[in-house]
Amino acid sequence: MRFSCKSSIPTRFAGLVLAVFVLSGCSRGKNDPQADHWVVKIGSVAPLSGPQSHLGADNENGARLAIDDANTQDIRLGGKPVRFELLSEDDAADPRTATIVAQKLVDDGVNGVVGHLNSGTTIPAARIYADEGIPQISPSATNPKYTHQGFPTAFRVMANDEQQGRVLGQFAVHAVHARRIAVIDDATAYGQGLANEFEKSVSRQGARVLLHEHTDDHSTDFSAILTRIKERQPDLVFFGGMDAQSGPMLKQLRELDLNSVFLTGDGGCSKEFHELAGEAAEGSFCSLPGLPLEEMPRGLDFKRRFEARFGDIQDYAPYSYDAVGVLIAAMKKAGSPLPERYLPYLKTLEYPGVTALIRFDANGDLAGGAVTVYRWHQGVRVPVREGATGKDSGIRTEVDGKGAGK
Ligand code: ABU
Repeated sequence: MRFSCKSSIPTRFAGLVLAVFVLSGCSRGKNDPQADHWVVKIGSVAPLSGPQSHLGADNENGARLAIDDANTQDIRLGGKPVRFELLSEDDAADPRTATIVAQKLVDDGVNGVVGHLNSGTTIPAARIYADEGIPQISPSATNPKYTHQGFPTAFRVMANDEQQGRVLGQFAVHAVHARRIAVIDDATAYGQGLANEFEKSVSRQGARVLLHEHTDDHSTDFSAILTRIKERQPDLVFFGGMDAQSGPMLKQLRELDLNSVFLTGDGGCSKEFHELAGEAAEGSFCSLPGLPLEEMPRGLDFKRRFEARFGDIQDYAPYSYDAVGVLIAAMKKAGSPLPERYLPYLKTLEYPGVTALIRFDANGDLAGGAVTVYRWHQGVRVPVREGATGKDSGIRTEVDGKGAGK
């Protein structure tokens, strides 16, 4: 059985939808501790419209699978049976929309939130959840600022961009042996943040950033930027941004006969990137926080079950699945879904997830998060193994988190 409450509904269907809500048991408002069962509402927020909707659907489906799994497990909290519901919202990757839908989820009485997908939406939304004491776990927002705002409700289940930028910089200098580097970012919290971390990393190691260009997160014609870059003939071009742009950017770069190595981060690393870049993708590199799916503790089982139901995983579905699992595990430890009761357990939890053994450091970041670099080869994203292209390349596991709680 599937419990899912969507809220973006055309007005003409409102009456019908109200009836469906009543029949399916979707309810609004706060939990009632006096009731004989719990209805636990988990919010999921991601861009479900616009150029990132494929990634948003991936996140939503990961959360949906986790909730459906939980509903088969006869979970009791404080002795009372539980029904978990997914409340899914579309923030369109837009910071202002994100705060509006965050407030809506708060008003709907969510017990916890998985999201948002983007750093630029997760960061402003975090204050709204924090003001209400509602735990929020992002499965994919990697800008460090999210967990560095001092909100005790903010958590993330993947490595952040200090870690990712450092690994990408080390990879560019020590594996690719790039010395003259060009950087482009999309001027978002994610893209610009990662590009800056990458630039710091390569500079620390003596490589030179020749120029750092900015676009935005909607452009698809990069000819002016790429022409300026071509004049400098860099060894490597790094892009901080998402796949809807990394694909066309690389294609246009090759059309200009620019042969620099292309490297990007997780937002630009999806199957969608390969679709958009076509043959130009061959030999390019990108990174993803976390281990390759087949090396995750329960990655292959997750892949089989997810893809049988929803089709290909884009990137973040396993993390979204784990984020729901972490919330529910803390509720079980607390014997309650009430945020004020279960929030303290999130800080000390050790949760054996699909992606990793999850525990949080003092900021709410994943302790010991890994980052993996991949090379595209014949349409497949292949992990670059330690030593495969140089002494100091490939998979890196960060071990600086202590999981000490906030
Ligand atoms: N981590 C890349 C995509 C999401 C974000 O951080 O904006």
